[in-house]
Amino acid sequence: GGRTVHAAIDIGASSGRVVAGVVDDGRVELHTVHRFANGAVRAKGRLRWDLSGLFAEVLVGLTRLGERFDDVTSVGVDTWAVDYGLLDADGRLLAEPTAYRDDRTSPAVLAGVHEHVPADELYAVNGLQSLPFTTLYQLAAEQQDVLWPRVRHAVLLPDLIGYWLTGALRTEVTNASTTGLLDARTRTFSADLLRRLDLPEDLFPPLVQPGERLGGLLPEVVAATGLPASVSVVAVGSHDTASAVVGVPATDPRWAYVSSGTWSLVGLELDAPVLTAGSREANFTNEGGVDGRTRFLRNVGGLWLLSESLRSWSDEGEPADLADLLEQAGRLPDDGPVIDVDDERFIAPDDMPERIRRACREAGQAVPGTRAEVVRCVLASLAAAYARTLDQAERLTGRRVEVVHVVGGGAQNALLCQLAADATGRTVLAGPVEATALGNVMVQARTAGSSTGTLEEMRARTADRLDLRRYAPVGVHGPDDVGTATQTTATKARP
Ligand code: ADP
Ligand code: LRH
Repeated sequence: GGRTVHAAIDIGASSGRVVAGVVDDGRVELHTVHRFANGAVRAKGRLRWDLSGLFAEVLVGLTRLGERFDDVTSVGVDTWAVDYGLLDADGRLLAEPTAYRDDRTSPAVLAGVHEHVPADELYAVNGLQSLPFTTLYQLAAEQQDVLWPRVRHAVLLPDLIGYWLTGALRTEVTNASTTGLLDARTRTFSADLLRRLDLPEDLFPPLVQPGERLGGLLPEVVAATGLPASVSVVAVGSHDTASAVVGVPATDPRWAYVSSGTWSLVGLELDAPVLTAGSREANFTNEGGVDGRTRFLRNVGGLWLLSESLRSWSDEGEPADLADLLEQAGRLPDDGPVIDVDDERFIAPDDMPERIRRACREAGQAVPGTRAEVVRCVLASLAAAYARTLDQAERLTGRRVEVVHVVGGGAQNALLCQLAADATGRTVLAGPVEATALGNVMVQARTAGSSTGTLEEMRARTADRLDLRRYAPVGVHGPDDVGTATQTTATKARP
């Protein structure tokens, strides 16, 4: 029991924030103290993250945190997965980290890796969905780079921020599971894979588990932020999706999640990985969760298709208003075009509306003309992918899904949530938007003792306080249920 104050440093591919979490006897209240933009930029021949710039924003956020709360216990860091910085023997960052959407992980690089370890053997060990940007493929591209001989450590991005805050160099295990180099059963680095891929055994610093204390703040961080030297950095589910899953306010045991941001991560929380041929063929991933859980999920295209479309339109000099577009898209009929959002042609930054139109044309579908039609096509296609993925997850695990929790920025998209309810034929509960920060804080609170118990117990306590939006499927359970979708009737207009 008791009251403690924590900070979640949560940085997504599209934006970052520092969120204060006040925990009182397991109940969590969040206050966002700082927000900042993020995005990969072209620099020195590659698509890169400005991690030094992001760290400067982290220090601004921690300064604001200290101004508002004088009793901060700890701080936890999460970011998107798979990317890393390279350090030399003196701990210096050799270059700003390359972003996972960079095109250096070409089909030839992937084929080179599979010559050393065939794809099915990789899956048997790491249990990961095949994605071109998984860390091990990025490292294979890196091994041909001029900087490689100077590399001492590869450090995942939240761990790099943790290193700059504390001086402690570790690899947090949930995010390590996205490197493709971790054994999904033992959750330790596979010495065999590292050897076969010609990577040093200690390329990644030693593993740390969520909930373990990483260290105290470095004197220069104390000086820059004004935070007391007593503040610790605690390891959390540093893969943002791992923290998001902790923060899902599930109470029904038959739940699934859609962590909806730049990506949609769609799946189940399991006690153990599913490494069957069926799971590999369906391209499901077994990522490491907090408390040794397995995040059995698929990466589905995500709101990147929408945000990149908005970026293209704004580059054309005619920026669109998201709320207006969603409202117009909501008026369009249900039988519009649906594309495969997982198509790898959508990964790189480029003209997204044009790529979407081409995909529709190639699939023999109606080609969206207006911006609203493009938006409708993206959202309907995402909803269709959610439905397909959840059906597969049920089949592969033998579990039933009754409730779909949508968390993250996409929980604010009422049209997407309604289309998801309709396509899956299940109730969608939307929120919280800041599930990742919530899950980050929950793990810290347990270390501090202000929250206790299993993830289920902690979720039940936080769910109690949240105001979730409920979307009932239309056209599946008949008109009786339509009345319960009160929050959404205003936003959807059906022909
Ligand atoms: P990430 O962590 O990957 O950066 P977020 O979880 O922050 O992503 O979600 C960002 C997405 O949320 C945006 O791309 C946008 O589509 C959606 N979003 C944010 N605000 C709103 C809003 N007010 N209405 C609808 N969608 C929103
Ligand atoms: C979501 C996410 C996802 C990864 C991708 C690189 O932010 O962490 O889980 O696959 O980014």
